[in-house]
Amino acid sequence: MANSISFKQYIANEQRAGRVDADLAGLLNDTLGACKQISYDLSQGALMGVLGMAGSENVQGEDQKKMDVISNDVMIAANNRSGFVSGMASEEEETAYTLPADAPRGKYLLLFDPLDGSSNIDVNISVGTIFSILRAPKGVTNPADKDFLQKGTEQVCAGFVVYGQSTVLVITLGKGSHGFTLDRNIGEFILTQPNIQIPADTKEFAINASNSRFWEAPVKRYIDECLAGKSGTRDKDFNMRWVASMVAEVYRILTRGGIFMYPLDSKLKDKGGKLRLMYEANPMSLIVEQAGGASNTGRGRILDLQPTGLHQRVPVILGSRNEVERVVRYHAEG
Ligand code: P6P
Repeated sequence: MANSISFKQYIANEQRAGRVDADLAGLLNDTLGACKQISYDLSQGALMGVLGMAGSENVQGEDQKKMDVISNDVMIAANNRSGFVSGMASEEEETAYTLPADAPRGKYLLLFDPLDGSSNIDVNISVGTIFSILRAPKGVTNPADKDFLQKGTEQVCAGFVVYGQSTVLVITLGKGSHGFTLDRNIGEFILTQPNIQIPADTKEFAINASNSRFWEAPVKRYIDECLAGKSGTRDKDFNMRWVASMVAEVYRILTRGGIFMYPLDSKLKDKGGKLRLMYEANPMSLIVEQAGGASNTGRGRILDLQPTGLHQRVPVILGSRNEVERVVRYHAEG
């Protein structure tokens, strides 16, 4: 695109403006290098023999895909000797990842879901990498799980890369959310969607409707009204989407509005929810709020939650602000 800047140029401008330091710039460039590798591996699919199951389980007790393991290894290898981080946390690692003893330690903590939505890989539906960056505690050589348990409002940066027909990075450094498309000819992410704004209203909701018998009353009330459309209390008909890939849902919502819901239900009550707070809900919530949307558990703002565990799960209701606020209101009304 004529006159569009690359991510490298964007981050250099942020450095000159004093909004980003050299370590954060280096960390982001290394992480995006890993995402370019993951994008390439995915694009090769069966040709590279990266489809199918790894034959192992992750800390969540979920069967790992080969690409879950590959993506996790690529993200760790890109960051474990850079000197920009002092520790990492991954959906695929049971506890905080300790850097090699001889590796330099840096200012930041990197948390990530290396391949979100990986159940979609074998059927060629979009998946993605989600990442969150926190400040590392000073003087701590090997951060423990507890050092990662910072509120979402403490995030220095949040981003995801969605591997779809095109590979797109969406990132926020706390001043808006911006989209960059990977130009494979030059291997650079190019600014294509500056200052994303989510429409406050929508006609599109995303929820896994096969769980409807487990939903709490406020969620059932909201979805029933959407399904009733003009014939009910809402003044419009709604459309439904469910891709089973959070990065794809969130990217759609950033692009044209919508509400995404993975609420608490009677099946998930003991676990606290489906989606993980530290490396799914928190980064996505910051990106969505920075794009003018809202993100809530139904009973409170997600970014305000005090984390209690590295793999803690939470309910997630995010997207077009007026719809999220309606669902929150229904929870308050009981
Ligand atoms: P379900 C993918 O496994 C994920 O964590 C999110 O990306 C996605 O929104 C959700 O789970 C899908 O859950 O129950 O539809 O398989």
